[in-house]
Amino acid sequence: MARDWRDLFIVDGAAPADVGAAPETEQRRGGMFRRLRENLRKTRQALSTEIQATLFEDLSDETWERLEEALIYADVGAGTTAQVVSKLEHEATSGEITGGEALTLRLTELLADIARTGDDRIDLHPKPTVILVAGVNGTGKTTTVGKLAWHLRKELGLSVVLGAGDTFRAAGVEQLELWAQRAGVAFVKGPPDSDPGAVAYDAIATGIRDRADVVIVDTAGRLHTQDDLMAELAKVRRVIAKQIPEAPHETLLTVDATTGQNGLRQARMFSEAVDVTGLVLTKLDGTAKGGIALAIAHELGIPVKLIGVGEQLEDLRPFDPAEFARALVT
Ligand SMILES: Nc1nc2c(ncn2[C@@H]2O[C@H](COP(=O)(O)OP(=O)(O)OP(=O)(O)O)[C@@H](O)[C@H]2O)c(=O)[nH]1
Ligand SMILES: [Mg+2]
Repeated sequence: MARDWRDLFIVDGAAPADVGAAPETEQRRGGMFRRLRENLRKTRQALSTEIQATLFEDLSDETWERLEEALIYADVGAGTTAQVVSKLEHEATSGEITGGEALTLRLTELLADIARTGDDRIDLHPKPTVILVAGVNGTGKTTTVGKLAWHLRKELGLSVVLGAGDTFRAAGVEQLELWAQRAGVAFVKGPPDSDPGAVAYDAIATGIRDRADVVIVDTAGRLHTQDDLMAELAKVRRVIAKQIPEAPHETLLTVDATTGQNGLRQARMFSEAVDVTGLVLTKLDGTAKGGIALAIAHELGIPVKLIGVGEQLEDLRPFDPAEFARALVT
């Protein structure tokens, strides 16, 4: 279960001492949790009002119906919600758990359990580890690439190369270059209108030559058609594999949390076209429907590895289901 950057990423030994190699202190974690909680305010306010009005009152059929409605409104998803609430109802009516506080705690646990799927860590042993970032336009790919590079360098002291694989839009290349500067990492782009596969190839060649730890490749979110987009992604992957057969080691899919169930449909489509190994749920700060972070892993069978909770460099966090459920509900 990923709690901080050192839990999310599997690395050898310690990072150089001068680049933040100290583990996250309790104090810092407390600060992070408060920030997460604050960023999830919209969802939490809506949910906690309903929890107060249900689990802390006399329990009846209406309790469970209202709780279900509140969770569905928070985008936990109908199927997932039904599963969680019926379990809680069962434990409450059998007398296993009594009292609003204990029921709320149990609800938090059940929600966290739902969100756990597969291996939610990222192995950085391959040198370089190649991470491909895909997703529909505007979901936060480029921003995520930038934030991730910054954290890899700052938290783990790793060297990173960014590849500007979104060659469809000139502005996309410039945007990534700016992130590379902010993060203080290497940047590889092609000539205007170049082939995204060629850019990915160059970025990896640079990573190998310079003995970089991680190469992150950004991709386009919009082409002429959806089929074009999937075909291009598949092609970029093939080109990457020509240099490193196991690569990309990680394919992260960004999903905009504010798009709710539509985001889930998009994610399903991508995961059918390419082998997605992890989800990045972005814009959780701007929605009252943050429950999707808990349901999406369950519904797709793909773990959420990272969450975006704002537009700043530091607003990317490893996803921790327990911490997240707690921040959402209490
Ligand atoms: N509030 C908030 N905004 C975010 C987050 N992640 C990304 N954004 C914003 O969402 C917008 C789109 O982000 P991009 O990173 O450009 O998205 P993209 O997927 O690369 O978009 P295309 O390249 O057009 O496909 C930008 O304005 C970002 O600042 C987040 O976690 N929270
Ligand atoms: Mg982009």
